Amino acid sequence: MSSKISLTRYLVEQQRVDGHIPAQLRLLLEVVARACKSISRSVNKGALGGVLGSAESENVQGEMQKMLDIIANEVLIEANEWGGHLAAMASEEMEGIYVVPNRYPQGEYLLLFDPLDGSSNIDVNVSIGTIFSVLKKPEGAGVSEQDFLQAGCKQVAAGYCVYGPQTTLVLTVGDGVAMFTLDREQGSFILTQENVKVPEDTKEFAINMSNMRHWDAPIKRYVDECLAGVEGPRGKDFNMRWIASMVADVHRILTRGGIFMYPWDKREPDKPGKLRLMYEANPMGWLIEQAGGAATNARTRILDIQPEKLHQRVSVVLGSKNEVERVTRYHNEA
Ligand code: AHM
Ligand code: MG
Repeated sequence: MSSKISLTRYLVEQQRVDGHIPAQLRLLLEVVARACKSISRSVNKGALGGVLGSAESENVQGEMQKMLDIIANEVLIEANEWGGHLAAMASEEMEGIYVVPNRYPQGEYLLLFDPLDGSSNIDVNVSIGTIFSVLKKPEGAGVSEQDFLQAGCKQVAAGYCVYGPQTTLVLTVGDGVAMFTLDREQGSFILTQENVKVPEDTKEFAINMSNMRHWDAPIKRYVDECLAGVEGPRGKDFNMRWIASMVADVHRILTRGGIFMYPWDKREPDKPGKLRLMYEANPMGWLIEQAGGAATNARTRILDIQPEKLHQRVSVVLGSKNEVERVTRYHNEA
C-alpha cells in the first residue's frame, strides 16, 4: 500500500477524525481541487492551447481580462454549480453573485474566488494561481449578496492553488495549513506538507517598490529601515522579492517566511488599497494566521473587517508575525 496521502484521503480523515468537515464541505473542496487541476492543464498548455492574450473585455473593476481569467472563471462555475453543495458563488471577474440555477439542489455554502490571480504574469510564463474562500450561508430562504458580507473570521475553508514549476494546492479548514502537490501521472493532489509554519522573524520583504513615492510615511519608514541594512536601526540586511502574483508571494512566505505589503497609496486616495478583501486578503490572511503569521490592513486585523460590498478593496500587510506587528505599530503610532 502506498504511504502517499491524497487530498481525498486527507479530507475523509479530517471528516472522520475531527468531524469538523461536514460531507458537503468535503465535496466542495474536492470539486474546487478538480477545477484547479483543469485550470492547471490550460495554464500549462499556454500558447499551444490558444489561451494566452487578452480577451478584449473588462471586468467589474475596469481591468482588462485575459483569456485565461475568463476560462478559469467558467471552469470554477461549471465544476461547482451542479453538486448540491453550494447556494451561490462570487468571483473577482463577475459583477454580481452567481446563484446556483434552480435545476440543481441548493447547498449550504457560499464560494468566493479569484479565478486567476496575477493575470499580468500569464503571458510571461511566471507563476499565477487561483484563490478561494468558503463561507456558510446564513439561515433563511434564498440567497443574496448580503449573505456574502461576512468577516473573514467566519470562513470555514480557504486556500489557493499556485500554478508554478509545480502545481500546489494549499488549504486550511481551521486546523492548520496543509500543502498538496499535483502528481501529474496520477492526476491527484498528494499531501506534501502538513502543519505549515511561518517563522516569526524574517529578513525578506515583498512590496512593489515603484510605488514608493506614493506611499504613506509609516510604510516608507518601515521599508527605509529595511533598506538601511546592517548599519540601520534594524541591524540586519534585508532581501527583497516581488513576483506580482500574490499567490506566489504568499506561497514563498508560507514556505520560508517574509512579509508581503500592498498598502494604500496616494495615487487613488479614495481606494483603501489595490487588493480585494473577499477574494484575496481574507483567504490569504486566514492561511497566514493558521500558519502562525499575522495579517492586517496596516492598522487592524484583516479577518475582523466587516465587509460592506463584495468587491471591497483593502490594504494588505501579511506574513511573519513580528514584522507585521512592526508595520502595524508604525501606522497606529503615526
Ligand atoms: P489580479 O487579481 O488582477 O491579478 O491583481 C492582483 C495582483 C496580485 O496578485 C499582486 O500582488 C498585485 O496584483 C501586483 O500588483 P502590481 O502590478 O502593482 O505589482
Ligand atoms: Mg487577484
